[in-house]
Amino acid sequence: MKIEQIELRRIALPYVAPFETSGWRELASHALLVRVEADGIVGWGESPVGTGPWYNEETSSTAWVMAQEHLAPMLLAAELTRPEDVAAVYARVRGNRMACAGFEFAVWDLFGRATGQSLRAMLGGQRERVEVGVSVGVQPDLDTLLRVVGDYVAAGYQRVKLKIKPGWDLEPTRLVRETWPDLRLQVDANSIYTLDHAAHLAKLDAYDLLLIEQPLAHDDILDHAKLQRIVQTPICLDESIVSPDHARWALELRACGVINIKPSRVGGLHAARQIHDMAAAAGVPVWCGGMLETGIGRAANVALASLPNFTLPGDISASARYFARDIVTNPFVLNADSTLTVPDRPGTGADIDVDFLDQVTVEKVVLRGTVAG
Ligand code: NPG
Repeated sequence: MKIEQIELRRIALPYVAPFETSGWRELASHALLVRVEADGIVGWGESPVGTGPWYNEETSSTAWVMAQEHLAPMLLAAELTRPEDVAAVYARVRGNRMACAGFEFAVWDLFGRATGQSLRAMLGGQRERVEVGVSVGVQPDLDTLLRVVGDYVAAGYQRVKLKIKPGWDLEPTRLVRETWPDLRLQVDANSIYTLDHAAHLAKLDAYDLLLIEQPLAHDDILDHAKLQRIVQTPICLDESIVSPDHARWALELRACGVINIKPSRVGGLHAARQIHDMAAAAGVPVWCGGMLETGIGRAANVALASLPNFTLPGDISASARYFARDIVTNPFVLNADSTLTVPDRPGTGADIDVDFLDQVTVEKVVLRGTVAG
């Protein structure tokens, strides 16, 4: 198959509430959207990049330039026989994995729609519903935190992740644990601590947490291995695992007890599945992280999370947790058992709300391949 046309869009889609981590705040989705077309069939993908290089090195602007100058032309020149081929097309690209992933997702969606297969079936997923939780950003004070967590628990979320940072870690975690003794609870530091904080982080062992996510540097593996020998709660790596090789290194060093897999962080679903398989072979559970995606990226995450070793709930909340109105006409809704239903329609199953998408599009370009002959 040859991709004939690629449409790129940058969007600005406000969140229902600002999202604050240990190091930055997000007010709206500034994702890059990729629409690929071949033989009259269309596929969509999302690169969930943010405004600044705070989570990783990529931004909405870097992805926009990379997409136009390199990634779209490379894909338009390629001959694809299966979605896994996209990884080979971009094998020469250093970094920029989120930008690459948007294209890779779009090709999976296109192949699924062309062959009538759901993304879940193509990936080898098994579950019809996937367990999900909600990620709660740093709040202005403890009363607000209890109200926000209480609202999510009342909405049906059975697993909560708290963003932590120095000065906002032990006390919020203790309070939420005491208020909801049976809640599945975990914390995420987004790389704000160092090994000097090891004894402090070990105090989190008292709160029966599922995991402590990415406490140390975004590109570290070795210090996490040292920390895991001091802290009993499983360390979960997120930012540090940007490829299957990074997962292998972390597993060999026993740097973590759990891996967060975000397909966008690792360049796409093919790499994500390789990491899933590798972790399964090592007896390490995985779960699907989130980047506050729109309904396009969310559908890919939900399909991935149906693979068997995704045994912990994902950061894949219902669309309403993020947006007053999503850019798809079939947004995800939370089931009573704290799950989302995995679409079984061809491709991702996402139906694009083109009128609304046009309203939130900031920039759009169309690129075409050179006609043969
Ligand atoms: O529900 O999608 C979600 C948000 C989950 O906490 C979440 N994501 O560090 O994992 C993270 C964090 C994040 C959000 C990172 C936005 C980068 C951008």
